[in-house]
Amino acid sequence: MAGEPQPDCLFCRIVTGEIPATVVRETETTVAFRDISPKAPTHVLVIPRVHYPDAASLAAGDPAAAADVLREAGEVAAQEKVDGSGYRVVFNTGPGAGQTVFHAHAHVLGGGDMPHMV
Ligand code: IU
Repeated sequence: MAGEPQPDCLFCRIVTGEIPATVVRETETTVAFRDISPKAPTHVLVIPRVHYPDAASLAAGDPAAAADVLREAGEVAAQEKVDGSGYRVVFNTGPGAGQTVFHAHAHVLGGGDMPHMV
């Protein structure tokens, strides 16, 4: 069922603690942890505890959790001290856009050169 934990989902297993991650912040509804393969000096993933395959389905199915993810992205940026210099929040959606883990997640990227992409 939408929102339910998926036993074969890597990020659901990070939520339960079955798979270790370097957690930087937690709330009742979200977990934020360092990306295992950082693409910027600061690269943190913010995920909802509930399982939805991507950001759009999360926003449609659980708008409050989607808002929590966005708010936490800002909190992570402040905690990591990249909010002053600027940071980027990215939701890859679909394999063609590079999504490889199908549990909604925000990439919070900052701390280095941020070439203008769009
Ligand atoms: P994507 O938007 O689905 O491509 O992002 C998935 C991210 O999850 C990617 O940046 C990976 O480096 C990251 N990741 C991780 O942090 N820990 C893991 O065990 C695995 C992937 I597998």
